[in-house]
Amino acid sequence: MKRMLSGIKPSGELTLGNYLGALKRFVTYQEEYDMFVFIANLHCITIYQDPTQLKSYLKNAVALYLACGLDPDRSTIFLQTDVPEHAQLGFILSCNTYLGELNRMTQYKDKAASSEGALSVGFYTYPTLMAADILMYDPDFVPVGDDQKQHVELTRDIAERFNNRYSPTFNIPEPLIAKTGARIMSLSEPTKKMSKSDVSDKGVIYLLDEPNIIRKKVRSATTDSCAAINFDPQNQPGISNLIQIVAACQDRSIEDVVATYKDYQYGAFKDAVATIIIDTLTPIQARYKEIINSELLEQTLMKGKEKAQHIARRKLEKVQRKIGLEIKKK
Ligand code: ATP
Ligand code: LTN
Repeated sequence: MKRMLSGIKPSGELTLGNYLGALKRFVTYQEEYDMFVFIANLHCITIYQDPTQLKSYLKNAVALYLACGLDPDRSTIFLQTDVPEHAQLGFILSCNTYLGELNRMTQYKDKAASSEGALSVGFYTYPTLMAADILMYDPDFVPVGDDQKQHVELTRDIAERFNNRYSPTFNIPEPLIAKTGARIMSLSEPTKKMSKSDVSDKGVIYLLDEPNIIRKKVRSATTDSCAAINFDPQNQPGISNLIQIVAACQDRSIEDVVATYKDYQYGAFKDAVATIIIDTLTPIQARYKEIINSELLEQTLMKGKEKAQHIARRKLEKVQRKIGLEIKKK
């Protein structure tokens, strides 16, 4: 069975973008793959988080993973800090990465341009920790949104360098980017990705938003004056985003969705989109309420930690031995 691994950084409440671009796909993948999914809580603190709030985001994220259909009997679900080997391998990999490579990372460049020197060193070295998260488990595939593709490509370069410098140690993983749902945009600023850390929540649908809030946000989504339902992200980003949301929620092609709604007025189309989102999220919210205060969360994480750490310990030992860090004879 091929292995797949991905992580989510719950630095806010999870959004429809996280669901359509990541979680929904993980649920399907667990049928076919040995799936590893973890909560990247160390990645969260690369930007300061209020401790009480962070704790609640982490708990909600685990509950939502399960509510969306990830199955702890099938997938390995764990918290990054429950396996401290990640941080240690992260440091080792940072010693096999060049400054020039990190300087080229788009996510870093974008943040550096906008945050006036207040960026942490952890944010800068974030991709090397992500490389450790991945290479630790030798996955064949890493499903991510297109904003993370560059980090997976860097991971491949680091793995190849390490394998050449020492000897074959890491499998070279492939990024896996979905066609629909790969980039859900903000409803209010449809040229920007829908992000959980957006300052304004007008353009963001959270997985736990009440139906009336969802309808309100979709109704006030930014559109255009073309008065036509076309998939044209360049000239009609708002409408194209709504089409993409429907396609991803209902597993349909863009063409199919456009054919269904081509004669709709914008108001009626938005209402239909809101209903589809509500129908998608209602069962998830019901399941979330059942499990948020149950033992299942802790049980899931304990089971995940045990399985992940068993693999991580052996991998880290192997890496340290190859580099010459171990003194004892093996
Ligand atoms: P942040 O605002 O903290 O950057 P984010 O909401 O952009 O967070 P991440 O934690 O970076 O989300 O991403 C988790 C997963 O969800 C990744 O696989 C990512 O590519 C995917 N994802 C995030 N936002 C979207 C989106 N708008 N459309 C599709 N996929 C998304
Ligand atoms: N950087 C990712 C979260 C993340 C991740 C990973 C994804 C951390 N480690 C390993 C895939 C594999 C993000 O911001 N979405």
